[in-house]
Amino acid sequence: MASKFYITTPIYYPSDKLHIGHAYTTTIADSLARWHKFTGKDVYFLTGSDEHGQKIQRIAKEKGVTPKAYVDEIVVSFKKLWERLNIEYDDFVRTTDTRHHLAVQEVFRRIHEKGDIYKSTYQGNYCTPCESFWVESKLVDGNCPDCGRKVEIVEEESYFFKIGKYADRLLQHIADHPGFIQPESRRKEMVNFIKGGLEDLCVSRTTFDWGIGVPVDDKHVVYVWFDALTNYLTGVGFPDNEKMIETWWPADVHLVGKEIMRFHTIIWPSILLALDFPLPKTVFGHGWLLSDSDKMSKSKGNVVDPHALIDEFGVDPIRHFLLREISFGQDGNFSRRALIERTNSDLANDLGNLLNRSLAMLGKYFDGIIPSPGSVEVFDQELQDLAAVVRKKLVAQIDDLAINDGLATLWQLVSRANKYIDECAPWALAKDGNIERLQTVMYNTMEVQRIIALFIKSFLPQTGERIWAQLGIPVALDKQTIEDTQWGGLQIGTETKKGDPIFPRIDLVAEAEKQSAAKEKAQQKKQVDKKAVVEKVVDGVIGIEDFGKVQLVIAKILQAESVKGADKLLKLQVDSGDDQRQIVAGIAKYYTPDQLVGKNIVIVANLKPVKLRGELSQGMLLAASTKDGKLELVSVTDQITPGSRVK
Ligand code: ME8
Repeated sequence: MASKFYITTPIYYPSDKLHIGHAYTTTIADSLARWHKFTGKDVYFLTGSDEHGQKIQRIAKEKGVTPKAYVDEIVVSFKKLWERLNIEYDDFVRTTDTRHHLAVQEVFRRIHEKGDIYKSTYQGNYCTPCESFWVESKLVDGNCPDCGRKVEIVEEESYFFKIGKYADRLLQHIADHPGFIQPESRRKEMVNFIKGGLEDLCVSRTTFDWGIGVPVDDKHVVYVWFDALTNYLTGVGFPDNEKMIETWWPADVHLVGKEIMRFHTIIWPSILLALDFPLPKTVFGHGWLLSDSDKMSKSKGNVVDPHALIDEFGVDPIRHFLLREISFGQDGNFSRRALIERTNSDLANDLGNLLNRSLAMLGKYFDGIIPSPGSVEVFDQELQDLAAVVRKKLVAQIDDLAINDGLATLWQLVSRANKYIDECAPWALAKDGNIERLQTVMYNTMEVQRIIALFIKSFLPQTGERIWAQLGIPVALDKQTIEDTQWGGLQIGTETKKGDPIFPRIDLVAEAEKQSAAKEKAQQKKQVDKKAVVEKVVDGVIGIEDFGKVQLVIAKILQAESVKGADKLLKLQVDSGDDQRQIVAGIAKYYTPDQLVGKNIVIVANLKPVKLRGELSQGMLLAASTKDGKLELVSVTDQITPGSRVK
C-alpha cells in the first residue's frame, strides 16, 4: 500500500464570513494534499466548521434566529468559498453533525470512565471570543493574553480534565519528536507553557446550552474546544469505523494559526494520551496574514474579502500570492499592490509570457506541432538537469512544509526556460535555416513547460490545466503523477492549441488611476452622506444645540399702529424685559392695533434686525396659522413677566 498523508485545517467558527486569513490556511492545506497525492500517497484532507459555544449562541440571539438556523446559513458560505478557491477536501465535519456528537460523547465517556474527568466548580476568567479559560496569573493587564480583550468572571459547576497528569509524558514526546511542534520557535513557547504548570482543564459548561450534552450529566454541555478538537477523529470514522481509523490515524499534519497552538499541542495531545491514541505527527503553527501591516479585524475595517479578490483577479493569482509571498511560519503582509506586483512578475511576465511566446514561435516555425528533437547540446542538458534538480528539491521542501521556498524553486525552472529561449534564439536558427537545431530547441521549450504544468498543478490547479490545454496534450492532467515529470514525456506530433495569454499583465498605471477614482468616489459618497444628514436636518430634525441658539422671550405689546403704504403690516413697540424694541409684523389682516396692546406674546429676540418698508424690525413674533387663513399670536398670561425665556 502506498504511504498515507492525513492533513487537517482548523474548523472555522461560523461567527462571521471567512476572510483571506482563513483562505490562507486552507489554500496551503489544499496544496499540500494535492502535492502528496501527486507524489503517489493516499491522501485524506479534512476541514469543517466549529459551530457550538457561547460566542455562536450570543451572535444568533443578537440576530434573532436559532443557533442552528444561523450556522446553517454561514456554513453554506464556507463551502462556497472553498469551491471558488478550488479547495478539494475529502470531508467536511460540522460539529452539529450527529456523527460528531457521538464521537465527542464517546471521547468524554472514555476519559470519564478512566477517572481523568471529575466534577467540581469552576470560578475564574473566561474569554468568550477565544472560548478559553484563564487563570489570573496568565492574564495581561486583566485581559485575555491571546486576543487582549476583556475576560468575563464565571462561576459554575463543571467537569474537569486532569490535564496536568499528562504533562511529563507530553514533554517527553516533544523532546523525542522534534518535528511534532513546528516551527521551532513555537515548540519552545509551548514547552515553556507546559513547564509553567498545567491546571486541570474545565471541559463542560452549564450557563448556556448550545453544545453537545455531557453523556454522564445532562445539565452540562461539553466545552467547545474539547468538542472542536475531536473533529479530527470524527473525520476518520471514530468511534465505529475501526478500519478507517487504523488507515488514517494519526494525522500527519494539523495545520493551524499560531494563536491556537496551545489547544493543538497541549490540550489535544493530552486528550489523545488519555484515550491511548497516538499523537499527530506534526502540528504546524503558521503566522498571520496582516492587512496593510495590521492584524485583520472587523472593528478596524481592514478585513480582506477573498470573494472580491477572486472576482477581480481570478483564483490562481490569489492562491499564488498566499503560497509564495509569505514565509511559511512567519507573519506576512497582504496588500493589493503586493498582490498585483507578484501576479505581474511571476504569473504574467515569467510564466504566462513563456507559454505565449513559445507557442507563437512554434506556430510560426512548425504550424504549432511538436517537432522531434535532435542531438543534445550544453544548454539543452542544463535545462534537463535543472528539471530533475527542481523535482528533487521540491519534494524535499514540500515534505518539510517549506511551501514558499518550494514555489521559489519551481520558478527557477520557469526563469531558466525563459533564459533558454534567449540563449538559443530560435528566431536566429530559423533565419539561418538551422532546422534540426530549431526543432530541438522548440521541443525542449515545450517539454519543460509540460513538466512545469505538472509541478504547478498542486498549487495553482487552474493554471496547470490552462497550460496543459494550450500544450494540447490529450491525456487528462489529473491522472498524471510525479513519475510523469521525467524528461521526454511530450509526444512528438502533438498539436498545440495556442490561446489567449493565461495571465494578462495588470497595468499599474491604470490600477493607480482606478484606485484614485475609487478614492474620489468614496470621498464623493462621504460628501453626499454629509449632505443627506444636512437635508435630514432641513427635513425637521435638529439637535438641542440648534434649538438653544434661538432666544425666545416673552414681550408685552405697549403700542401698535399701521405702517404707511403697507396694508399688511403693523408696527409694534414691545417691552422685552431688558429693553424696549420695535417689531414690524404682517398681521394687519388679523388684528387691529387696539386688539394687540397689552398682550403678552412670544418673540425671537436674537433675530438679525431688518428694515421692512423703511421701518426697523428688531425681532419676530410667533404666531400659529392654519391653511385656511386663520392666524393667532402665541401668547401667555400676565403671570409671566416680559423678558422671561421660553424653553
Ligand atoms: O480558532 N492570518 O476558528 P477561527 C492567517 N474554531 N490565518 C488566519 C488569520 C489571519 N489573519 N485569521 C484566521 C478557531 N486565520 C477554532 C478552531 S480547530 C479544532 C478550532 C486562520 O474561525 C488560522 O488558521 O477563529 C486560525 O488558526 C484560524 O483561521 C482560526 O479560525
